[in-house]
Amino acid sequence: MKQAVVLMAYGSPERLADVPAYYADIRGGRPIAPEHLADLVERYRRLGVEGASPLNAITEETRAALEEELGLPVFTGMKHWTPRIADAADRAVSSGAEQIAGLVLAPHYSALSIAGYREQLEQALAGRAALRFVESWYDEPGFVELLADRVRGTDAHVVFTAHSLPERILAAGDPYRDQLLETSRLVAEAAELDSWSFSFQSESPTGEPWLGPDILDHLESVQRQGVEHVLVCPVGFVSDHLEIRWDLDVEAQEKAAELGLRLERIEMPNSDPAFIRTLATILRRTLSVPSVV
Ligand code: FEC
Repeated sequence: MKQAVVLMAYGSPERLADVPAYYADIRGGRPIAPEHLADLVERYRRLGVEGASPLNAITEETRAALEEELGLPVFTGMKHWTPRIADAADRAVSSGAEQIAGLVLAPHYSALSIAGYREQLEQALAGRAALRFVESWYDEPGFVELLADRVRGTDAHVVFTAHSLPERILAAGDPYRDQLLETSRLVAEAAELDSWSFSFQSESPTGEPWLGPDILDHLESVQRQGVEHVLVCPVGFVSDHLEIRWDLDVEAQEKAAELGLRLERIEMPNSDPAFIRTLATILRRTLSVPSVV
């Protein structure tokens, strides 16, 4: 059976002029306050998105490396920008693939994140190929080991972070927070860390409560507890993008400076060969599952 991979990521605007349409896509038709749009454009301007979007460039590097590692065609599809997940599905079907593995470059499942990727891919395929969708890979040994290697031996207090989501996911029994805490625990155990904690980041101004604590408040509490040096390990993301280069490298860094804390963060997995091998392991396992007709 001919196989292919659809590799999915969040997507990022290529130019400042794309930001309003990109934000509208994220909001899914719900209204956008002009001051929130202006603030987002400014963050992308300071990120230097006109030159190159780090997320889009890294996703392409990952795609190319994975294709070589697997010896299978790999097509990129973005949830909120181009190339769309539907375009990737069409290209995979046109390549003759009868079986497609869908993998999101985000390790933890939530109905508010991964389910949306799955829905877009399923709708686009419309039964034209058999789909093997990877729901989550938060405890994949290669991923845990890669992060453990980046924090092992530090004398800093390690703060694991991930994108926050509206608090209402908990009442709905969503596994997101538990999976994040489990990745953090596994990494801390593998790296034999003495001192670590977890916080959320990148909350959006949607007017409802989001999961906390937020990293900015959390830095205040760890500082009050006597911590002087923090190493941030963003377990919920795998590449450099706005949420890393702005929310952590600018906002959290400014907060740390105010508090007199030394703050560093790990290098993201990006297209590190060890990370590509881990993704390939997940995909080989997924594609080797016998088809149920
Ligand atoms: O570098 C880039 O251009 C893209 C960076 C980026 C990543 C990312 C990942 C996740 N998000 C998740 C959930 C939400 C929810 C909302 C939301 C809003 C935004 C906005 C931008 C944005 N997100 Fe994002 N997210 C990235 C960027 N995200 C920009 C809109 C402006 C703002 O709030 O700053 C709220 C939607 C709403 O308004 O209703 C919810 C989750 C992830 C991690 C999983 C994944 O990568 O899919 C969860 C990267």
